[in-house]
Amino acid sequence: MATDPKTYETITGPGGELHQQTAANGPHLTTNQGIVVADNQNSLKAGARGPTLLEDFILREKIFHFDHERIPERIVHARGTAAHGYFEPYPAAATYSKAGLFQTPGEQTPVFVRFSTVAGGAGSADTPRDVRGFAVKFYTGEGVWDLVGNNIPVFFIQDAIKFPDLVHAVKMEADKGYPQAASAHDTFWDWIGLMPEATHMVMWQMSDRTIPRSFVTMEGFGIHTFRLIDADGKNTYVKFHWKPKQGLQSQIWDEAVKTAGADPDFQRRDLFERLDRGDYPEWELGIQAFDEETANGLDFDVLDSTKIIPEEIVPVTPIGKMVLDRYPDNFFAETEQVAFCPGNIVPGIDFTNDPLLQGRLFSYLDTQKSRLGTTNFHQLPINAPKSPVNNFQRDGMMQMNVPKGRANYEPNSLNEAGEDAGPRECPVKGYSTYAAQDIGAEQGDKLRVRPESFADHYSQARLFFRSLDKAEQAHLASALVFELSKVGLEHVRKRVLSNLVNVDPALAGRVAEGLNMDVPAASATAVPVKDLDPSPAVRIIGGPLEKVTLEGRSVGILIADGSDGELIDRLTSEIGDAGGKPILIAPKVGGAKLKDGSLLKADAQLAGFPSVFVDSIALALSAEGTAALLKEAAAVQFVMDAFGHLKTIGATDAAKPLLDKAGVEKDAGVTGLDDGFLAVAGSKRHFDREPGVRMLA
Ligand code: HDE
Repeated sequence: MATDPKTYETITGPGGELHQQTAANGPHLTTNQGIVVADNQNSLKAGARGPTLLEDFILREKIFHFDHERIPERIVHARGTAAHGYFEPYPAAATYSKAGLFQTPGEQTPVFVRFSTVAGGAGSADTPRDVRGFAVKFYTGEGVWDLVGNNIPVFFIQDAIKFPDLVHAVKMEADKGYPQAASAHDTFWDWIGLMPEATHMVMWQMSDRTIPRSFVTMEGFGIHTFRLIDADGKNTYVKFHWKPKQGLQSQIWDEAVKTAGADPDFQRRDLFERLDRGDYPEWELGIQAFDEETANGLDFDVLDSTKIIPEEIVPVTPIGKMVLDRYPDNFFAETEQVAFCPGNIVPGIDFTNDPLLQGRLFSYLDTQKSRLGTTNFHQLPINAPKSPVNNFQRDGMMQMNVPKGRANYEPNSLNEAGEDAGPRECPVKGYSTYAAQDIGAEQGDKLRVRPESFADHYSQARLFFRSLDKAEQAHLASALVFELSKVGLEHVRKRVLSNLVNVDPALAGRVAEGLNMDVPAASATAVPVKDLDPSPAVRIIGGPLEKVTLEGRSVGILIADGSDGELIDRLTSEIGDAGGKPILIAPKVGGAKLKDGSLLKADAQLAGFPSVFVDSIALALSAEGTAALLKEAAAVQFVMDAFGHLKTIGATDAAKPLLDKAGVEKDAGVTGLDDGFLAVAGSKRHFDREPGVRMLA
């Protein structure tokens, strides 16, 4: 054990043994009352084999605290992981907003970002088909700003009042307690079929966006229309976008399913490993900025969160970048206790009347009290602003502050008696709400209604589907077939199909065919469905954020006895030079005996490291190694899956029998291990291989 003399102290135990103790908070183990513990292994007993004594305050305190270690998990987005980093504005940012964090190009504002799945519990797997949360806490000089978004730019519902029903429907069924982390069941699709406004989001949800390869290969979206207010009080409407420098990348559905079994922590591990090796993920913050006139000219209402503004109509202007460079020190204290609230906003940013956003402004503050147990949750280190907090709010459970004096009300004149009078409001620096006299201005009768401008539920769903690449369309149709095949209620399947006819009759036909059902008549629509111009920006395959690179991507190099050390060395260094991550996989983790007789240690054992963990594979095998691996199902599956998941496969000539046994057919993504391999390995997946390996709808 490496010891730092400053933080460790060596003491002699009662039996003469040596103990090394950490000195982060002093060298000795203590109770919560600071009493040094002499023995942390044995409880206090009346006689060596006698009863344990109630008197043992050390035992009681330890077990008492342990019994209460868990807090309620989040109602949604329970499973997540997080990282620290910073945000830096570009010069453009200040032209739109007076917010302090946007004023000085290059000046860093610390951030904490939590990525999550939505439906599954805290202990569920990382890779279900699910929307991902993308929540960013900015610790600005003017207070905390939370941009609590998702990896999809639209939402299921237009009004917050429907949220509890949506969540009940998607979570595990109330009587059965399953399925966990899956929308493929009766109650979700029952609700969706009855909720046409959800159709657009369902298209995104069934697309490859909900099976991201990594948290760092996702886009993020603020979804709602917000406002930026400049120094002159001018309002600009904005939609926030996070564009990943790593590009967009998704898994194949079969791969995601297998990943969940092989490593339920796949995405959180991926994030930690990237940060560990200094491969810091980066996103550009962009805005779609528009004025009221543009808003009024669109085919839909910008206050409706089930709609995008196509980037082809209002382009995204980059206003800054965010880098994640440090993982949390403690999962519970930081990732679990972080409390995001869309209501946390700073001067220069403001809300709109989007009825979904308005409901969220209440929900998050409220839920933190139930989750963290006290209104003082903002005092936890991960939630505390890095700017001063100064007010007359007092007391409450777990109060950490010790305010001095008796000024706990305002106004007061205690200063006139020479006492500390406490803080006062500041109209100049203070947050002032934008006096909205524009879209959605506060006016009119009290009504429980939805505006007419929210009525078109299908045109953008059609736009999305028709904008996708062919392979993505096939994935989407197949995802619908998969999910609806898990729905036992036939009338529910039928209703969803009749909604799909409105999206695209051909899509409905493909899904019906996949279910072996007839295509029903289209469901009634409130307004006629329009053919809007396609938006190529929504694509992953062939879209603006698809990246052909080895940077940040991994290559699994399979080695076995007899492998050529020189070849392995060359591959490893070339992959590293290209910014990729080589991973040596062998039947035994202790290593393989190479051609020259030396032993090369592996990074992973083949049986525990299926090819779903990497982006491409290299079979650096000798004839001897290949012969042995032909009898190892994990090796055959390794290759078969890489092929089925459309990955590049590089192989020595000697590995050919393994390729044959795995059913690999030669195509542009199957190469030798010469110089060409890296170029192909860094390319995108080989989607043209797909029709030959699986039947898609
Ligand atoms: Fe959330 N949402 N949400 N949501 N949401 C929560 O807050 C809620 C919505 C999102 O990593 C909860 O702290 C309502 C849209 C993320 O800690 C809860 C409505 C978007 C996270 C809640 C929505 C989101 C949450 C559960 C409809 C994308 C995880 C625990 C009006 C823009 C944050 C918690 C984290 C979490 C309520 C809709 C994103 C219950 C009522 C739209 C990323 O407060």
